[in-house]
Amino acid sequence: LEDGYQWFYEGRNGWWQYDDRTAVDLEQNYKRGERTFEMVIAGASYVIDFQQLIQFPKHRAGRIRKIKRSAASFPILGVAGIRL
Ligand code: V3L
Repeated sequence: LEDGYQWFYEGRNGWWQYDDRTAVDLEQNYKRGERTFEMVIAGASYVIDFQQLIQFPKHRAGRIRKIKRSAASFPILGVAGIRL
C-alpha cells in the first residue's frame, strides 16, 4: 500500500499478509472510516470489523481472527496461505 503499511490476519503461530487485492479493499474501507466491511475470500463471505480488529466468516462457523494494519516489514508466515 502506498504509505508502507500492510494488512495482516492471525494464524496459529504468527501472522499472514492479506493478498494485494483484498488489502487494497481493506485500506479503502478503513480510510473511509467504515466500521465493518464484507469481502469474499476463496468463495466465502467474511466480515471485517475495524473497531474490534477482527475478521470472521459470515455464514458459517469459523475462527474469529485478529487483524492488524502494520508496517509492511512486519514478519509474516506468508501471503494469503502461501508460505514464504
Ligand atoms: N485470506 C486468505 N485465506 C483466509 C483468510 C484470509 N483473510 N481468512 C481465512 N482464510 P476461517 P495457520 C488460513 C482461510 O478463519 O497454520 C491461512 O491463510 C484460512 O487460511 O476459520 O493457522 C492458512 O492457509 C483457512 O484455510 O474461516 O497459520 C491456514 O489458515 C480457511 O480460510 C492455516 O494457517 C478457514 O479459515
